[in-house]
Amino acid sequence: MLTVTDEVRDALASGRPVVALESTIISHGMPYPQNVEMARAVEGIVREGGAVPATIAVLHGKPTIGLSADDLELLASDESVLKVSIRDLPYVVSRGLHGATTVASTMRLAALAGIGVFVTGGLGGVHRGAETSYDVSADLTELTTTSVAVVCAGVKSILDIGLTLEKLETLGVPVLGFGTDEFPSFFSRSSGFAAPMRLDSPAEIAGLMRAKWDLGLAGGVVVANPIPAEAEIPAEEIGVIIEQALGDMDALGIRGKDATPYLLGRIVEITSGESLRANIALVEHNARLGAAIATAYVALHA
Ligand code: PSU
Ligand code: MN
Repeated sequence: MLTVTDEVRDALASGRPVVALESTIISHGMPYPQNVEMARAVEGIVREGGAVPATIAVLHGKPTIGLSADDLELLASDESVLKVSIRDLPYVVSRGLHGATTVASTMRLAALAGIGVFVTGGLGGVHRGAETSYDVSADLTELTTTSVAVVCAGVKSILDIGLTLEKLETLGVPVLGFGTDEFPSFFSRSSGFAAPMRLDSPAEIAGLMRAKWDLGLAGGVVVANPIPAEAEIPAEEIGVIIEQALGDMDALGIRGKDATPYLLGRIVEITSGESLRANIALVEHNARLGAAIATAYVALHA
């Protein structure tokens, strides 16, 4: 069922490092043309780090591992591209549609292709008000079963960060602060919540991944990499803006799969693009770390 580029297939077959990249962040996470510029830049950073990038999406109903420049342009600009989480995969595949994959569905397709490291911006999680809306991202349940390390900048406070961390504990998912004792909150290095575990090098993270999977503990590992200090938006500053965006969303009655894309777009509007610059900086930062982790993980098996 998968289309895998020759480059990615060869790298996997010969034990060279490969880093998976998601596509919802391109189609539904950032405006055009910054989204396609980001996608190209991130692939370049993975290459500079000595790994092969594999951006993942569904194109013409085909789950595709490794995309061309034209594919990236289509995902960035075509309005017909659907946001595809796990439950949406059968629909876009059976109908031959284009889909941008979320963390959950990118993880699943990466694992099917044999890729163990995945770089994104932010993880989905437990939404604020989930006690009545039941809105908990399928990213969390996917982490219980699919054995892929997810490098992210934590979760943003459009979510309930405390409940998200509790849920990850219940689900048995290791959450590592990379070089930090505090769990980061995407735009900010701090969140007010401790990182459940801390590791300080890519080799240590690779060692934890191997230990988990050697123990037969299937499922993902969350690597929370704080945004670089120079790109950070302080938590107090972004907190007010997020409250405003959440209020606007409720007033418009937006819910479900449209919630996260709406909030991301609204925050870019309110900050006149400052949040977009921070978002791009943190994804690029994660790509550097992801390439280093993939390289360290492959070295364990050499
Ligand atoms: N958080 C971000 N940017 C994103 C997303 C989350 O900062 O682009 C996207 C990811 O694809 C994530 C998805 O997997 O939103 C979660 O959506 P939902 O809450 O509908 O599961
Ligand atoms: Mn949701």
